[in-house]
Amino acid sequence: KRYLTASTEIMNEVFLLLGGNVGDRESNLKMAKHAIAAHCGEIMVESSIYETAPWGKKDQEAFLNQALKINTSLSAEEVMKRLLQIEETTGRKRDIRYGPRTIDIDLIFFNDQIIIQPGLRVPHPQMQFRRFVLEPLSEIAGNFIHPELKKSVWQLLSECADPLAVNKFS
Ligand code: PH2
Ligand code: MG
Ligand code: MG
Repeated sequence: KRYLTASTEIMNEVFLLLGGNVGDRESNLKMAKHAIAAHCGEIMVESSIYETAPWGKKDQEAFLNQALKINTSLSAEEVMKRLLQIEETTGRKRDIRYGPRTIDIDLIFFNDQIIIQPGLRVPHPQMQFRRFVLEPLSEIAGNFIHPELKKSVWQLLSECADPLAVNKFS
């Protein structure tokens, strides 16, 4: 029989990607990280911040993107719900598809789980096509195996055909 206490709670390993291209981009990332640490879980590792050319809709400002690893005892559904709340409270307006945003927080991996539900798809279904996801993520999770594609993040990055610029910002 196992006894779970606060110190032996089951921890989920979760990877997130933050992005934004409206307002003070760095301070929006900072706000999002504070809210994530307060409401979703402990931030274990963060990547560098990258400046990235806009993907999907070209006539907009460059984004800042950053990948995070968090530990949480919350479910994927609960994490997703809280991320959406954080996006709202940090001032995100309803979007033009792929358009400008103050802060977007995408759930990339939740352990090695595959989750297909209305409003929740993990791993993020577009991550392998986006250099602005793979480059920051490879810095903190290069060896992590994508549970559907069965390839490491490094492999996905080396095979990614996305030509859009991704450069270290800080
Ligand atoms: N997010 C999008 C659409 N396009 N482009 C970059 N460079 N970075 C993003 O985070 C991003 C994007 C939709 O979520
Ligand atoms: Mg997104
Ligand atoms: Mg999103």
